[in-house]
Amino acid sequence: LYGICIALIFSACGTKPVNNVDTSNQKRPNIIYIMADDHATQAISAYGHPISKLAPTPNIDRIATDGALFKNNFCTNSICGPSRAVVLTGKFSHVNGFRMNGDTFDGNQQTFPKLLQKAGYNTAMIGKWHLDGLPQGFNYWSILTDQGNYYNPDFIAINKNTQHIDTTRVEGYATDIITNDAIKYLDKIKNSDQPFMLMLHHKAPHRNWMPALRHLNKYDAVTFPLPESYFTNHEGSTASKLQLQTIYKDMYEGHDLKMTKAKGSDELAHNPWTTDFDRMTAEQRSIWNNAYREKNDAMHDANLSGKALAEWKGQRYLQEYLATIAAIDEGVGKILDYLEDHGLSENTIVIYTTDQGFYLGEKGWFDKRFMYEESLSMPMLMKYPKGIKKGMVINALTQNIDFAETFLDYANVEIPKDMQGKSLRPLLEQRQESEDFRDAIYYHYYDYPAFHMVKKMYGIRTNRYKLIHVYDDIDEWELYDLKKDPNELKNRIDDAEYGEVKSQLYNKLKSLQAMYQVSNKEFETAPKEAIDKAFKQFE
Ligand code: SGN
Ligand code: CA
Repeated sequence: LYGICIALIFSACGTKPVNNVDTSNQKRPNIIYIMADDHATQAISAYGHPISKLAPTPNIDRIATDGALFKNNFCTNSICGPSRAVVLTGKFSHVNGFRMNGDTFDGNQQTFPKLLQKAGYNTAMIGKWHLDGLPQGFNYWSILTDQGNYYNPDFIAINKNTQHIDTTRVEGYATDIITNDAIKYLDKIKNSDQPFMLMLHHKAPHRNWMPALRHLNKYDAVTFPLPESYFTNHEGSTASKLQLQTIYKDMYEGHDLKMTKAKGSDELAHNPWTTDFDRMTAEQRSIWNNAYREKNDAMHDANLSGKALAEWKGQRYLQEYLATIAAIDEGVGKILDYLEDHGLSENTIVIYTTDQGFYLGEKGWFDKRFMYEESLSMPMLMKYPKGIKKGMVINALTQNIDFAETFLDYANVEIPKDMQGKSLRPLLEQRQESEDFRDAIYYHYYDYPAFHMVKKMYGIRTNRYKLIHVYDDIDEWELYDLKKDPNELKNRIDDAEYGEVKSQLYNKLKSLQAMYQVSNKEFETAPKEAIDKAFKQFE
């Protein structure tokens, strides 16, 4: 009876068997790391945002239902290449050396795929890489050139016959091609004794948001809620006033919004980079044009201007962006089904995340870069039936800096001392409370002057507050009370009521900078002429 009681207690609390998993006598877990590009938390229905309720992601949500949903996961630098470099190295941008797109990633440095490979994992990388140089530490890789294209994209890979590195155009839709290549890899590795680690990196839903042909009209009949702050005038933030990423001012009508020049014409309005559309086959283009003609003609008939046009642009943007996500969700479904159908599900960790968050009209914006919630947040869902209880919600302040250590931890590989994050495993095994995991996260964005002209900034975010220092050609501090002002529209930096909070946050910021070894060299400013030139170029 005593034994039965103990067994019941253990199975009722549900945590013990998980905590006691002994990986020494069994195959180490496989890892599938799925990372989209620019997929906003607001567009994943597991997070419950009103927009996502109208464009649900049932397959991505399965990961959270079967595992854990991270509610407070953030990037350290909200831009593509830098986020990828942080994930690979487990180190901040100032330590891994890749601060902004266009920098050169030192591929010879330590990365978690290399460490897993050395420890006996078979490793693969498929899709968007976007780090200067070729992948290292992978048994198989096939990467998109640069940003990649939605239709008939070019892939760089090692030619099996010649062993040369070749670039090949693959006909089809990028999201589907990447998913199918991943399935092909799984098919090859599924019966091997070796555990595997697959990085599956989508190009979607990056600008210019081109949906799959089967989804071109998916949300035509849906009216999405535009955020309350869509027409804000950015009081209290000079950097917000001076950015160039406002939907109704900076989007290209043809390239981004797929608007045509005139009623009855299929010719795109402003479309500075013709290659995205020119590379489509005649058949693809004709399906595309047929799908857009009626809605574009209706738009010309409506003859909108001013606020109504700005709102129409917001709607069209959301329809395009969310329709582009539909193929990702289907692809995630295919991967999860494959694991289930082949008995791989139990022992495979599956992660869904993206390189950074994105604006879906909040503050009037698209793109990312700022330290406000929408672009600082990174969705993160993770399942591992053997080791993570179903339906967990993690509220701890976590970051992409933690991913490398988490994977090494689950793979029973020693975590190098120079990595700067923390394994998330204790949280997932309920060995650590969310509250004592981390009390503040550190952020630093450097890419100025550049596309969208978002100024350099660094800062910290705690559970309740955010302190940001915007620098370079301005020197401005911003302080937000996320509890009272979740949309971050009221800068409290000069508010006497927040004097004490301000000095606590400042001290915390300094201590994080010391802990992460941020030197003064990190705050260099750009020459004035370069900034003036960039404003002219991007305006
Ligand atoms: C492109 C986009 C920008 C985007 C950057 C960086 N323009 O230049 O809007 O901010 O990439 O994105 S586009 O019309 O050419 O797509 S990132 O995800 O690679 O960092
Ligand atoms: Ca990105």
